[in-house]
Amino acid sequence: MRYESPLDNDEKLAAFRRVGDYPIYVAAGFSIRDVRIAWWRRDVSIAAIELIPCIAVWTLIGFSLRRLKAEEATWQSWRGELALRRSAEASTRRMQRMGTLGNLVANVHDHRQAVVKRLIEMLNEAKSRSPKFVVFPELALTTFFPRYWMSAEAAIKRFFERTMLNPDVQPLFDAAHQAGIGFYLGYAELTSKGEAFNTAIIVDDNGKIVAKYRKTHLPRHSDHKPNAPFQHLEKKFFEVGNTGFSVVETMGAKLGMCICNDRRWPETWRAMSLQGAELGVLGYNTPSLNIHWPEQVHLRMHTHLVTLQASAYQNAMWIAAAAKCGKEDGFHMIGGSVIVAPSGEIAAQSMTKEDEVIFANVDLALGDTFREHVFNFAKHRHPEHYGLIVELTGAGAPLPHDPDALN
Ligand code: CDT
Repeated sequence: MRYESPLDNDEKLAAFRRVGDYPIYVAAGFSIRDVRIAWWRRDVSIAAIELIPCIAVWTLIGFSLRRLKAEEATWQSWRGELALRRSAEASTRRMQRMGTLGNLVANVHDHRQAVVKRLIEMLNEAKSRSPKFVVFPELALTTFFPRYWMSAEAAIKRFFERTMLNPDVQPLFDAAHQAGIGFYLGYAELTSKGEAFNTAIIVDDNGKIVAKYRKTHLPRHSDHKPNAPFQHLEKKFFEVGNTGFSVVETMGAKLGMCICNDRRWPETWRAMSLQGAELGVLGYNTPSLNIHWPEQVHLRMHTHLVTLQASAYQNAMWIAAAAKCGKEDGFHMIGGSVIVAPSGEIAAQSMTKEDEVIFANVDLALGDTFREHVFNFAKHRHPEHYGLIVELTGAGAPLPHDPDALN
């Protein structure tokens, strides 16, 4: 019962209690304010005792969540950075600087040392553009001697290399090695067994020969043509190559090799691209005049370019081709050194008929795009229908038709 004490006007709580078994009650008045203060003190201390661990737990959870969030952000940014670094590394690996040394002329009276000196001069010119790889022409160390009628022995004595490397060519290897540049070089090769090949090598940036190719498609004739303005006696002086179109992985790229006339044959490029070649390199000597029939001069350049552009596209690879050009011993050659992208576009082309160095940034990843899509060989090729390509050499009769298929 609540009442107001007449003694101190304080609000009190009255409590009654019976005294034993007697019919007597004692009463006591408790100040409500004191009761409230006592409750408050007790509740606050209980609440405080319960709250402290709660606050500690929540603080801990809060800190842990913040830490987790920070770690997640670090993880995300690390992942982003890793992806960026990986793609930068990939594109650096795949970005090659390519120089094609075109339009070399080596006259018949030029000694190899003089020719090598000129090759080094062109290499030095190329150096200012920091290429990783350069391409020299076919039979780069001598004149294009198959244009002359002579005995095989005379040709071998004068124009063939019995060893590669040899002291005449050593300065070129040294200069390229010093510059950290790899190269393709074409020359006439006489093996220790006496075989004669139209050959090209790839030398890496350490000056090491890492691949050799011997020309497969030898054009023209082996007999003397006295009425022709010049000869084209590759079939007389060289044997058909025995290396096939092997691909070598060096300096961060898969390189395929061929020589001159090989470029006109689709089989050349398909053999390379089926080995994953990313860049095909070749040297060539294409006379401006066709000694067999009156072909218009402009078609010589046209067929050269159309072949390389189509081959690059259809095989999803880059192609770098280096020419001799202008008048070598008075015989004109078309020149037209080019670097072609896997899109079939010409990335660089020589403009003159004199010594000239052309360059392109060769992004090998561009070939990946074509290999993954339109020329995804594994997905789209049908070798079961290509049998004739390896079964026949010359064209044969049409294959019989299945009459049921016409219905
Ligand atoms: N060197 C060489 O192979 N030259 C040939 C000339 C034939 S012309 C169609 C070439 O294909 O360029």
